[in-house]
Amino acid sequence: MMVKKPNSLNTPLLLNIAVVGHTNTGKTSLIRTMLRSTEFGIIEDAAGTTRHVEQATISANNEPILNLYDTPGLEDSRALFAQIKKLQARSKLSPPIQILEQFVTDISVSDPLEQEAKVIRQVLRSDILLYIIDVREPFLEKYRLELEILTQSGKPIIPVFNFIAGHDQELTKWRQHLTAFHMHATLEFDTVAFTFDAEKRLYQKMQTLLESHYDRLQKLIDYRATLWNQLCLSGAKRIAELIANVACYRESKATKNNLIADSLIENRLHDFVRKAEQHCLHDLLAIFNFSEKDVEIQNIPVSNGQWQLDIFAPGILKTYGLDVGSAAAKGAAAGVGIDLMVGGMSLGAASALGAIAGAGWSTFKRYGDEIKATVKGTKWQCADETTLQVLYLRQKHLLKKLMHRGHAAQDTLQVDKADDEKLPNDWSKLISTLRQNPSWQEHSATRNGNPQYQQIETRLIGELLDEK
Ligand SMILES: Nc1nc2c(ncn2[C@@H]2O[C@H](COP(=O)(O)OP(=O)(O)O)[C@@H](O)[C@H]2O)c(=O)[nH]1
Ligand SMILES: [Mg+2]
Repeated sequence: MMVKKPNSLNTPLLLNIAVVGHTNTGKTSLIRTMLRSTEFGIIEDAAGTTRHVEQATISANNEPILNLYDTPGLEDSRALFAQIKKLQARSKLSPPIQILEQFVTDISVSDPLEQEAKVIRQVLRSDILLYIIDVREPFLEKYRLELEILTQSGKPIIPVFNFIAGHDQELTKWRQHLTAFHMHATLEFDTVAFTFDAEKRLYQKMQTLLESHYDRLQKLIDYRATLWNQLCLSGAKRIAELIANVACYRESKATKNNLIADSLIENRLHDFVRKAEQHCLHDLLAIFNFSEKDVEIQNIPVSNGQWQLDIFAPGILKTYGLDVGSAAAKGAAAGVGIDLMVGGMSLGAASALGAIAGAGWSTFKRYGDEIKATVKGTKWQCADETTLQVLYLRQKHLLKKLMHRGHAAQDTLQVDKADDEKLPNDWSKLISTLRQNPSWQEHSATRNGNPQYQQIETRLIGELLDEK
């Protein structure tokens, strides 16, 4: 005969986690960061912003795994402790947990300890407690009493150190005090400066303390890891897309000096670059679940320098099938190479025709428009090197900040400089290849399937996610 186990697989047990601690230690902040959402609860410097127990569920692949309970702060731990001692004195033989149960049953609505009772009630209903500590505070009597009360529940407790940045000494002291409560499995989790690693370690700590939830927590860890990698990859991909979008942008332009026409083209280019970046910013924020108000960004300083697309630039010669060794390439580049690079279109139609002669019909067919345009005297206006560099470096900087920003952060993210970000060492090559392929500006099956494009995209993504 089949014996049906209690808690069969169809009714999976959700892990209930109570987030407890003194007021303003960052309980609500921790939950926001764990949920990756700025929407949960209210965060404020003022005491007592969280007055009721609030719940949030974390799932893996739509399967709920755990409930987080945000609790009001334990404001008057002294009075609470005294009350519990009083109950204990009355019924000496009751186990400690029963005293707590009795305390929450007895409490009346208007009792001054009503808020504390809400916390204890949630503690008793939970499988594990996250005890949030503001390490900047010394280990005061009130914290010792809080811990006495919480340990009385018999629930496993993970102390979580918050506000750790720049407080190493205080952190060491807290660790020492906690050992007196047999609490060694502590965690450093800065809710404002996020790392995925800390999130993972939090779940791993729960695994060691709650063997029966091990597999489901592992499922969650794996799911969150995949999700996190996807987020970062999507972010980097989006930036690569922006770089392609702008680097491939070009406008044809008459050679005849026409200041008005030129400045209109220049304006259009600036406009295009600004919009492209703004669009990318919007997408990056959405990917990491932040809102526009989280970021302050200056208008992109599009430089005054212009970059003239020169079909005689060395890299371009090669894609035109003109090896440096070939006669036509020599004819075009030798002696005037510098002039071509610095002075733009000084060589003119004659060399273009020379190049065509060396390149052959197939090259002409492929690049015919550009060559013909050159012959006719048209040039292209493209985003200049500096603009592209600024675009790249700034998004790289932004991506890194978003990857390390907890959803509890209240300050505005400044993205106006990125001095310590580096360009890929083959940057110029990547950009010049993109420029030579204006059809890669928008994504298309042809572009995305092109091995050369894929290589550039992979390079850019690799560099963007490289945190060294
Ligand atoms: N710098 C810093 N501020 C934090 C951190 N965690 C929370 N805060 C701030 O501390 C204050 C109280 O946070 P809150 O989450 O409301 O605390 P709760 O009362 O325990 O829920 C808010 O101003 C938060 O922005 C942290 O890790 N670093
Ligand atoms: Mg709160």
